Amino acid sequence: MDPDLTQKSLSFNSARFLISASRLDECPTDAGAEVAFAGRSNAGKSSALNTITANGKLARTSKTPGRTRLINFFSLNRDNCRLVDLPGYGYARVSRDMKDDWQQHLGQYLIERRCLRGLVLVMDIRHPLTDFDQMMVEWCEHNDLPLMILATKADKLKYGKAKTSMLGIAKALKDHRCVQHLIMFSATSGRGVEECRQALTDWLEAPEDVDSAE
Ligand SMILES: Nc1nc2c(ncn2[C@@H]2O[C@H](COP(=O)(O)OP(=O)(O)OP(=O)(O)O)[C@@H](O)[C@H]2O)c(=O)[nH]1
Ligand SMILES: [Mg+2]
Repeated sequence: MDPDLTQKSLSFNSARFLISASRLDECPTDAGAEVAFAGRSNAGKSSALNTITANGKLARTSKTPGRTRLINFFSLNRDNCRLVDLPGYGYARVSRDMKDDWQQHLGQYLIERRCLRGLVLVMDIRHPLTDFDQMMVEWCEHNDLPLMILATKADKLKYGKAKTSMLGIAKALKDHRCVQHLIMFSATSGRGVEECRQALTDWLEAPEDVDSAE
């Protein structure tokens, strides 16, 4: 094994913008380990990434849904370790077209990206498990892709209501083996950020599954 990989501990505030891609062939070489953030437009994906990396300027956030239209790659301080900000689904009135577009481009990324270790599904804790979210969960379940759910914007709810929403999500997903982590999160208050970093580290540092890598 590369000695660098064993010596350097993963640090999220080392994250740097690497490249934007609109198609699979523009993505960085498919090697190493990658975790991608998906979710409805405006759910808080880019904000979550910024909080996790302690860098408010890393991923662009916006009140206008649909800010992130490309697949944005961020490198970490370890050979070929990356975080990926995916475009959101469901902005604008052309949601049907968007859905088709999303499925075409990002579907291809999800299906073909071999270095993808897991998916972080970001959902607004006040509006969890939209149709899109459920489609993503089913997709991960079907394709054996580990899933982490961040129920974000928890700062917008009183704790009791936030907890009720979490219990509802847990109940709805109890039969889904792909769901490895369900985390109450807030990019604003930092709630859940350490738990999320730990889970990401476990995914990114796990040895490659030799059997599934032909
Ligand atoms: N109060 C609060 N607001 C948040 C939180 N996370 C995100 N927001 C706000 O929600 C809006 C959307 O956040 P983004 O991070 O840009 O959302 P996104 O999922 O990346 O959106 P797209 O790029 O359009 O797909 C912004 O106005 C953020 O400031 C949070 O945890 N708490
Ligand atoms: Mg974004």
